Amino acid sequence: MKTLQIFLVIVLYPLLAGVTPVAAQDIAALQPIGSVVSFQKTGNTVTFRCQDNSHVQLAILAPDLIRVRAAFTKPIPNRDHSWAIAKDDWATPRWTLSETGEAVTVATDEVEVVVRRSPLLIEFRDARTHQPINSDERPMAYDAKGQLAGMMFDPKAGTFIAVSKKLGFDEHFYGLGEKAARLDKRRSFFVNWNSDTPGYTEGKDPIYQTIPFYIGLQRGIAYGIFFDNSYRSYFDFGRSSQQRAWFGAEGGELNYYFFYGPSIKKILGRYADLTGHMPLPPMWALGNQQSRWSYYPDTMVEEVARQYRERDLPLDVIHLDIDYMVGYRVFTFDSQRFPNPKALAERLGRQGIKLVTIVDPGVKHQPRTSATADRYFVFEQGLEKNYFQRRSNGELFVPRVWPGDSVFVDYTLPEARRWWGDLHRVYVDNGIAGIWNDMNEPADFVDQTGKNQLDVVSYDEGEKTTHAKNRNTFALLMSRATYEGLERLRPDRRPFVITRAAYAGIQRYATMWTGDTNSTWEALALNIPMFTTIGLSGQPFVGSDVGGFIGRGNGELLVRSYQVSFLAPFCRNHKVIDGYDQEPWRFGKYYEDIIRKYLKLRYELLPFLYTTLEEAHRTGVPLFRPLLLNYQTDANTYNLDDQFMIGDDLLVAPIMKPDLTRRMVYLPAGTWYDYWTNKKYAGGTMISVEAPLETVPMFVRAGAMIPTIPARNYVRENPADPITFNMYPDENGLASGRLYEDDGISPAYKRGMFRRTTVSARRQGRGFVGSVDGTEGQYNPGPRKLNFVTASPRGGGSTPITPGKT
Ligand code: MIG
Repeated sequence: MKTLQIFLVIVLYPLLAGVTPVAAQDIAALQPIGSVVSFQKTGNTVTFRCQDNSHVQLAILAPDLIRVRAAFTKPIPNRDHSWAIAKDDWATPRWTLSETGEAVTVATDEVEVVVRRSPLLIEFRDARTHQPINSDERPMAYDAKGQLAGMMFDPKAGTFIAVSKKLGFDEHFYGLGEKAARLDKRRSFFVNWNSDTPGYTEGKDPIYQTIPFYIGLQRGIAYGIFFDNSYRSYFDFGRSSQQRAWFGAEGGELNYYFFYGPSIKKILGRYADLTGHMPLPPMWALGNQQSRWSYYPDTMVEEVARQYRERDLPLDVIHLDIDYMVGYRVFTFDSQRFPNPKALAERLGRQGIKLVTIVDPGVKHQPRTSATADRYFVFEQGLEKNYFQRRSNGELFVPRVWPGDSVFVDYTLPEARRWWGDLHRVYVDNGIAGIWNDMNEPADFVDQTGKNQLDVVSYDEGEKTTHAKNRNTFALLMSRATYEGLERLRPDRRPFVITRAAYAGIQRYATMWTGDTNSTWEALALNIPMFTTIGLSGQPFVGSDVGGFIGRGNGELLVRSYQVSFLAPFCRNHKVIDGYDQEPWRFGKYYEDIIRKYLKLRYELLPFLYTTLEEAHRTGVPLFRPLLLNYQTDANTYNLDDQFMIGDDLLVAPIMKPDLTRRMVYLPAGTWYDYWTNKKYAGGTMISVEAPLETVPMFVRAGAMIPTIPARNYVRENPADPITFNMYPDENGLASGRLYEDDGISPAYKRGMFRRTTVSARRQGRGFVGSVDGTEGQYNPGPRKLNFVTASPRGGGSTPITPGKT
């Protein structure tokens, strides 16, 4: 037994640890960029020439946005292309340049960039206070002698490059997209390399997505850095050194954007300007969704719908996983299992339920044979047009995925993206409402790490480039092809695309879910830090398989999972092929009744959720928020990740452990109303509340007005229902709120076809009166009544036991 244990440790440890990661001391060994020799100012850029003939370029894009490019021992390349960037036509803001013998300073109204000449060190300061915000700890560096090649995942990827920043004593780090980690990333180390990681647990890294954007926060002042480099990249937030936080990549350009806040919300707005604002999905995407690997045949799908309706459980979408196809061939329907998908979609449609189908990137490798019955048009067309990825020797790249031997499309080819998008006609014509892109890391059963793909070449805008560069953008381009295809096929409808993998900019094309989680309490506890982190990384529309994906769940876990996800943008129960059935009723009526309560509440809150979602679209500020986003100067929130807020007004503190019916809740400064009892609390402290299984502790910020509708069973049911503003007046007897409305389905909102209504309430006598203060936009919502009510106890809520610190 003992020997076996030792054996396992010896054998497994290196596997778990992986390749020794590049560490801080390795970064210090890199060749620093040379000192400044001269500089030149043109338009909105300043280009520095260095002693070693390296070049550094600052581009002043906005008062709070500066781009830094460096090219080691060569000029800044002319080609400047990134799939992540949505905007490159910035109106040059007012800026000045000054120099001393020591440094060159570029200043906008908000940020000052001091470039020290020797050694070349960049420091960003607040232009008003001249306080340093973020400073190079050592010059930007590159692996001139190939010293790190042995530590690189792909030694041939390119030259390792790195940027090293001084680590603040109390600096916190947020963002970096989808990471199986807690909210505050201080003292952690991460790698970006899109990977299929079923059953991941906290600490597993990398997982599916790459969003090389993070936010640093110190003394309440925030900045952001977007390292726009799609190669395998590394971020060390003070893990291996107390002196520095560094980031680097195995190749590509040293190219990063510096955002100055000081508010995180402002940074997120700028990041959205740069990499794209999330378009509004159709409103039904906020509806409850149900999935399973896999529902088939069609009668099974209808049975699920019937159960939902019969049990009075709200539902808007059912997902079809991989078994709807003919032998996993994308763009086909198995005619035994789904003889008439269109009729199915219509029957479900009459009950207010939509269908979403999964579409994987793997196209079955099926060369044409003499047997005409056995032909696969997708493979044949793609092959004929030469759209499939090839290895550097010209051979087709043949990964093994669900259809067996397969091929992948080179989505860097514009014609291939167009072709792929147009193929979705078969779904659109059959009434399929949205597309779910899975396996787009891209996963390959032959080798999950990507090693087997390293010599795959992509066209990449005419400049043939490597897998090392293109892996992390594969999903972005696949989702883009899908989104743009749906837009062309159905111009009067907003596309709904879900993706598993991603690169920065993905929010322009797809929503996301957090992949193959476990049905465990540990996995549930990761939901909140992951949702909030993804939101802080520019992707507002997030969600996770409700109940967890892998393993056997139970009623308690499922209920607590709904109490986290019932307010997440993407609320979908999904389950692996061999797990326990997990639909809301599967563990008995006791649990089903509680789940119903939360699903109904989600639908009651739809006007609030949709209003907050539109804000995310417009401002880049996500709806599912860590408290620190709303209370940036309150250090109590900096690593608080077992509670969250929706918008500015709702605070939720779920239970994420078994057998637990009470917890501490942090209420930030201000006054708070218990959502269930209406009891008022003074914030700025922890309170202890009871949370029996039927109750998720939930609080409303005093001063808020929350718009609600009567519960319904799908988003478009009873559109003429009155909208009620629930008033939660503050100490001065005042409250205010917003309501956003549009047709919920078409892109007309982009042309001003929306209505934004602002409302307020004030004390009058012993009650409160509410009023509509103004409206904006050209959309006419039709006749619907606006009610104002003073929020009243809803009963069954959390009973406070010991207010104050316990
Ligand atoms: O290799 O399509 O994350 O949601 O059910 C597994 C089958 C492939 C992984 C997805 C999961 C989906 C499953 N897929």
